[in-house]
Amino acid sequence: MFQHLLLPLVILAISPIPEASEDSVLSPAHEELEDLDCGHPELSARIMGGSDARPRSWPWQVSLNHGGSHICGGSLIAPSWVLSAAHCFVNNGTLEPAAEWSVLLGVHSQDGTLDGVQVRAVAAILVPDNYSSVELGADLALLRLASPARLGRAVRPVCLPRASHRFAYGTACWATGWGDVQEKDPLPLPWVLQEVELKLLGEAACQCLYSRPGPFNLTFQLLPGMLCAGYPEGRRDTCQGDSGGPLVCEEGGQWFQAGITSFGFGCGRRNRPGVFTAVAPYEAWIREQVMGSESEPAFPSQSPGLQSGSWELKDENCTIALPECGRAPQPGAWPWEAQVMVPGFKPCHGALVSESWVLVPASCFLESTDSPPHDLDNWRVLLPSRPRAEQVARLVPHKNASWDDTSDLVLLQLRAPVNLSVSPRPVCLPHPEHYFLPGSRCRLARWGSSGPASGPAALLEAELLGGWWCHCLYGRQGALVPPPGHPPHKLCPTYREEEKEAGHCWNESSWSLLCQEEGTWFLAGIRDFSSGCLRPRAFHPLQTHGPWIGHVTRGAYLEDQLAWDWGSEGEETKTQTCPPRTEHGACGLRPEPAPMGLLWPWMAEVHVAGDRVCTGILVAPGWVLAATHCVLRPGSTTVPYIEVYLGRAGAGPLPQGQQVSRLVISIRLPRHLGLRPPLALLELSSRIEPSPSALSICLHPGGIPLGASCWVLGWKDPQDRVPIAAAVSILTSRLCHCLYQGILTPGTLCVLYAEGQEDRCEVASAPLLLCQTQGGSWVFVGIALQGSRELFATTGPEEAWISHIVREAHFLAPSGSLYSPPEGSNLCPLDMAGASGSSSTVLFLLLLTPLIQD
Ligand code: 4AZ
Repeated sequence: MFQHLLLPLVILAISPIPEASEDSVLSPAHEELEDLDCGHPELSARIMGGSDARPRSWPWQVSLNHGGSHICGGSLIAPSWVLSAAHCFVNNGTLEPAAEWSVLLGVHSQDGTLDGVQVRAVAAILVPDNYSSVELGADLALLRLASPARLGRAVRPVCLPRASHRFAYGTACWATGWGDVQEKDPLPLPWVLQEVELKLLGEAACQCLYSRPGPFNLTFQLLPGMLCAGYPEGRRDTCQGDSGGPLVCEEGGQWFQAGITSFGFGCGRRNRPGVFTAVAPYEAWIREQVMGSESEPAFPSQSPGLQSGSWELKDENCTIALPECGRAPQPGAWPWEAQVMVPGFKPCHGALVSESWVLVPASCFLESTDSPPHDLDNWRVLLPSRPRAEQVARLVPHKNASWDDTSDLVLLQLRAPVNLSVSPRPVCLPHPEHYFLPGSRCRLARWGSSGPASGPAALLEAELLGGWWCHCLYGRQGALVPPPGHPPHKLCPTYREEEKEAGHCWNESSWSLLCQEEGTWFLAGIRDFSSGCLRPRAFHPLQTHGPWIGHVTRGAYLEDQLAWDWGSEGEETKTQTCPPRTEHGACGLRPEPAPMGLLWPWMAEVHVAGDRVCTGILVAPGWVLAATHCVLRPGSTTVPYIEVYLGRAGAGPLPQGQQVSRLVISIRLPRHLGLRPPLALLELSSRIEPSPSALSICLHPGGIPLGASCWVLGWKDPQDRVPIAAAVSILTSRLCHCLYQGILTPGTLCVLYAEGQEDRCEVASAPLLLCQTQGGSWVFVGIALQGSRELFATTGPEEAWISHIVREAHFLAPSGSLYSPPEGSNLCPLDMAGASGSSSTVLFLLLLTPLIQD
């Protein structure tokens, strides 16, 4: 939780101030005295992790408004001068007109009742010539007010340090402002000025913290004229909207402005302190700008004793703060595992996210009614290593909890915060831009109301799929694949252990997905939507809810990304789209060739009675299509013992965990008027959930999609079964008919191999004919007729039969077709039947065909 801030020492050192009304004006004589005076608030004492300031404790703080809204902070340094940050006024290299700005002085709360507040127009904005962008320094600006401020109890200038002024490292200074209370979380009403105590960090320490690898290869060089203040562990910081405001340090009863809030990486992040423009180095520039004006800022000299201080200390040791969340003694023993017990409801599993807050699915308590039970007295939360159950003080549901599956969340506040240690310890939560790298190691953890516990289930190790696969398999149709740095629509694990679905049903309980980075566990995803008894495959990313959780809890452990080894996944940054999908989801996806990667995820090995192996193709999660002659012996009436393997059709040996096998429990054949139909559907003992190693192919209702390129896919040798693809063209139906007169059944299609590719595939195992559409989907077209390389039995004529038996068969919407079944024409150019098999003859005929067709 955020530390409760103490009032600054100056409270004890206030000089007696005459009682006056809020907006009282000091007498001219007084004013003259006050002109020289600086850095003396009448009273002393979020920003992030801060607290409400007391009225008049920071009387130099001003609010800079543009178009009626607070944009930046600033500090009054003389009656007519305000110091702020250049980046507040420079937009795309252009300085905004002074006339568009106004300065509010003496503001405590910006809630609309601006009693005693002075408003001034801006006569001029001055920015150093060498200012270009915040990271390059010189981020300061001077604003000349159109008329001087009236100094009083609530409006007084701060002292400026001379160039020789040294602020000691480790000094506790204060930043103030009306900025966000955390990233993308504006200060709530009534917008009371926030203050936060920040420690000055030495140059070496700051550079060391910022040199730690960070998101998107952020590199940052601390330059002369910048200073850092904050804490390695983060949490207390300035944030958006505080820019231009002062960082002040007290010395001998006087407040000096050491810095101007400039920038930082995010707000309150670990190892990312706030960066400020150091004011002292700009003494000369400031003096030059204000010279000759009727009021000039005060640059009191530093007490001699203070100047040497610890400023000279070199080689500060830089201690990188480690996350205080997400450490587990061993996977499965989750120290954040929380179980919520509510009378009348099943126990509900959730996660401890801070010392006082537990995150659980709202659906645990929404089963019977639309609103959760509100009598929290009997609610109990069990946490690991706690002797007694915790009581619940408050329940905060996500605003979309009852209708949006992805926001099925409530936060429960414990009556008393728990002591965080090895156990219990909160889980880390991701920021919205977190990019869990493909291949990240993940595990499942219980989530929500669950059935009987299954120990090893929680230990199941998984790897995260790349964004393209996950999005194209489960994401939103038509949307671009979100690039790294944008919240994904889904997170998909693939499991490392071999599938052993039988005997355990995964749907009995729901799961959350924990992913590890550098030994730290993040709650990455929640609630699978697995179907049947299969393992959960896709999770809703939690990262989009980080700001809500942070906003409610003000202390949840939102952690910066810890792993940035992009490796070969750099290409993921490209904008990518997904191939078209059918109403049953994605089909025909194929990964880019990779040395160990899978090439043909729909290609099945069909093992018949232990002695024959044919190709087959996965057409739906529980169905494989194969050549009838492979699976049924002529004359045999018994159904042989058939096994199907998927996830093996790769370039090299594949990890066991990616292979899937199923028994065939029935063989279905279409009716073919006494003829033996060429295609058989094999029903599998259980479904095969889509994954990059086993995925259904797309089907086409007739012929070949226009513009598709086609391949015959088979094995060079049925023994080692390495897949081989041969490029082919599809002959027109008339040419095919003419070439193979008399032997064609309806739906048969002929191919012409590219030069030299004729005998790439071995014939006996029944190669497959596939085409890739212009949209990128792979479509299954046919299976080789027994003993043939050129003739293929197509699925087109069997569409009705296939879709009747296999509800989830992926038939793409019909598109223009190059091939259409032979229609009547018996006219063949020559007697071509004898020419079959000779590709040069066929080529010659092909060239001839258009002429003859006319
Ligand atoms: C800003 O955007 C900003 N945490 C100001 C300060 C910091 C970050 C951002 C430092 O104005």
